[in-house]
Amino acid sequence: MNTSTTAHGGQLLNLYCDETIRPLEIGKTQNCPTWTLNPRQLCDVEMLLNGAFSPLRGFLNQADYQAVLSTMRLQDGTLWPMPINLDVSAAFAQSVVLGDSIALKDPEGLHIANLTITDSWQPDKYAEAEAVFATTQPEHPGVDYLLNSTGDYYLGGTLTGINAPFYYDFTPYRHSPAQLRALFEALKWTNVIAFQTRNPLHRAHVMMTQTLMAQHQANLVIHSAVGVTKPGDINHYCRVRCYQKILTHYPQNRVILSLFPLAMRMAGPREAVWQAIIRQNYGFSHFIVGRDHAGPGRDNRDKHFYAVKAAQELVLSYQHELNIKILPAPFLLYSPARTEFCEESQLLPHEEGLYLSGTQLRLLLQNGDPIPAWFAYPEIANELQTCLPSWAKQGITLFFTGLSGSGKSTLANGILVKLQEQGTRTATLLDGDVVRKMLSSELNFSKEHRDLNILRIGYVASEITKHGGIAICAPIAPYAQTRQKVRKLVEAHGLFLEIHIATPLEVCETRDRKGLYAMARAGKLKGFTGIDDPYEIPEKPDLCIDTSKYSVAEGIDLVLTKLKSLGVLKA
Ligand code: PPS
Repeated sequence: MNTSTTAHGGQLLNLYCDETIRPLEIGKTQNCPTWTLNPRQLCDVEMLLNGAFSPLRGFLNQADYQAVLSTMRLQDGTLWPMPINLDVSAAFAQSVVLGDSIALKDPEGLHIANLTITDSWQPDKYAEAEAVFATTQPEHPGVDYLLNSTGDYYLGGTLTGINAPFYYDFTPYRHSPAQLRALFEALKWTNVIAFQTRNPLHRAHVMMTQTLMAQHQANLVIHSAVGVTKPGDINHYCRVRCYQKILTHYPQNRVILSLFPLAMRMAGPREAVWQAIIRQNYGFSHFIVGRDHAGPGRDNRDKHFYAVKAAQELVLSYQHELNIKILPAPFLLYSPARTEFCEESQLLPHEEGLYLSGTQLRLLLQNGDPIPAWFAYPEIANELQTCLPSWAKQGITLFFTGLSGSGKSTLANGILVKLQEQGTRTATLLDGDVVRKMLSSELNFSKEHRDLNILRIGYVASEITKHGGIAICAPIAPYAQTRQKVRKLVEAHGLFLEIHIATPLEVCETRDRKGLYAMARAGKLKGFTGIDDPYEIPEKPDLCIDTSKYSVAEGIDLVLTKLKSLGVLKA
């Protein structure tokens, strides 16, 4: 193992400033603009400051960025496959001058670092998506983040660290590269395998890692990314509890758990190369690369974004430049006949080999079905069943959207009453009119205020969902992007169903219970949805009901049937 040098043979960087110059650095940016780091940026800055991203000394400048996109290398030829930039709004980019130092703070205001800006530019995000992710499909979570959540300008520049980000959770397991290297030395571990994971581990993982430990006479670190991972992943609190439990299934004193704040991009093969370099910086001698390493799931044709083994092949093609040994993970299947795991290639013709994908496991949990004993250790299955209750127990948001007078409130009220009649679930109705009075009384109907109104509803709904309740929302919610934001907020905690009440405008206008359409047509009410303000029709709603074709009772029934088919309500 090489404990003194990094991926590129240089020293492990530490960009934190000395105690003696710390007050000077803090003073330097006191009257300068401050940028508040979002969760991904906070992870990136921490990895830059503690040397996990050595040899980078800050955010890439434009020339390095372009070189990374086209060659997976910095301008000087150093292998570095991932663009690392500080993305900001156009307004912020225009407020700073090259050569300025700005303060980077966490959301609580802790001063994390100063950035001396050397470059500012507007990237071509589609070109970046194509280069990094080999696709521009928004189904790819990395592409989605790039196109929809990334600021329009990038800042490049050098960093000086002031305070390390602060954590309250699982602190004994968090190690910087220097700390992990020191730990390996103290333990006298020379061969150490890094096992990258963002998921709970099961029996096959233990068998696979133990096989590699034996083959390479190495110790093992479950090196888990607990920064930003794929949206919808099991949260790291639950995962870490699972890792703590799995440690008891390994030989004593041979395996440790370590957490690190990687913000994954889900960039498959490119990311695997990046992660190998990072692991070398942490002082590992070996790195396991999976079959679909950092894989983002499936594309819009239900196909994997990256070919099986593409990540392994790409990293192995750079083995000669890396100072860490790449170990392709063998793919194990469970043979019921042998009652043990074996490699796919070792199965006899017609011998059954069992495997459960992450999606299949999710389905079992959603339906409240038992998790097979051959797959998971019972204490881990229990932990998962507690964190991810079945849909019958999980919180849910029913998000009705449609024009004024389309019948949203009527159906939403009907569903509320039906749920109360059943008495098995608690539900709260967040109706458009009521919310406007109780939460958003100061807002008007401009795009900006409508978005704020919907995000407030989304926030309350996500809290209700988090606590296992049913939130029934019935605003107009005319903008697709805002509805999508609400979906993301809620799906972090439970199920989200978008129900489009697709009653045609003419019918809504004929109903005109509040007389608002007449006023809008007469020009007495401006910016009325459907008349002189837009309504973006949901492209893929979970349910679509045109109330001019169904009675209220039938409409309610359609929603209840959907809830039953999902297992949210008893059939
Ligand atoms: S939004 O766009 O989602 O924020 O609108 P929402 O909060 O659901 O609107 C609630 C009710 O406001 C009445 N109203 C208007 N709707 C649309 N456009 C304009 N300009 C407007 N002014 C007042 C309207 O009655 C909405 O209630 P519903 O129940 O949809 O008829």
